[in-house]
Amino acid sequence: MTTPGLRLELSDGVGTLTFDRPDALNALDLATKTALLDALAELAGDEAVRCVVLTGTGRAFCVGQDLREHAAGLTSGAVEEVWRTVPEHYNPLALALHTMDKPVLAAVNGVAAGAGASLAFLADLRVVAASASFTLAFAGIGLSCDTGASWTLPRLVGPTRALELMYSGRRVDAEEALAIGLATEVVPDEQFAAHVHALAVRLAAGPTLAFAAMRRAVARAAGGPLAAALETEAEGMRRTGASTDHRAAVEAFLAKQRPAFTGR
Ligand code: T3D
Repeated sequence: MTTPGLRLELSDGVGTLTFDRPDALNALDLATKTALLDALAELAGDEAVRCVVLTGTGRAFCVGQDLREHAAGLTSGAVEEVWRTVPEHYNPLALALHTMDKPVLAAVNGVAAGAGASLAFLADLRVVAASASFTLAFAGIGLSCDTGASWTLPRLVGPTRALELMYSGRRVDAEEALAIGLATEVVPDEQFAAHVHALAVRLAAGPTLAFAAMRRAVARAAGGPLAAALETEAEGMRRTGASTDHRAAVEAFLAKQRPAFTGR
């Protein structure tokens, strides 16, 4: 399956999903989110696929919601429709990755921002290219957080660091990502593709049922359910999405200006 925003390739027991909108830094528009949901369902149901890899084309992994599409929706007045994307796309995407009964590997080839970073956090392992980086980005446009980041990030880096990263939206480079537990390993750019392929093939040749049971056991032992966290996130996104700060900040981003937040 290949759609304009997403490529799906199958080989050696590995299903590789590649975000493929490099001109928009692989931002998630409606078509890409829908294609990703369909592809994850297909991979989950395919017994021949025993490892799932998420990666991106060009200099980005994925920079989250397509803010051009988002801004167009807000200015057209279809606000309810814009915010339906959290329950209709982002939450199901998080759950699809989280409940996948096979290892999920994020091959973070470049910048991962907003919901793009959240998707990477849902993977079991994050192999990060030396030139790649993460940014939580949500606060920059006056939004809360989504796609499970409130659940995954504190588990990866602890609650204090999670909030620091969310509040600041600052860039975390690969070296720091490794030091704080966001990256499982950092690989030089020129060795990245071969390294990811070898690791994915190794995982796909492993005891898939045992890996699935480990995923579930670790998630369960780590605390409250993801589904409850997703509901809380969706509520936070609804509230912050209705704010003046959010609208003004999206406009400012697209106009390449600094947002001036008013707290409303
Ligand atoms: O209802 C809902 O939709 C809510 C759901 C929200 C989920 C979310 O994911 S919210 C978070 C959305 N993402 C962001 O806020 C990230 C915004 N992007 C950035 O902060 C920066 O672009 C990066 C840190 C990711 C990279 O910075 P840099 O300096 O390397 O690149 P740049 O110059 O900022 O961007 C390059 C181009 O990509 C630029 O377009 P241009 O000027 O070349 O035509 C920029 O506008 C575009 N771009 C970057 N991010 C997005 C984007 N276009 C659309 N959507 C984006 N998210």
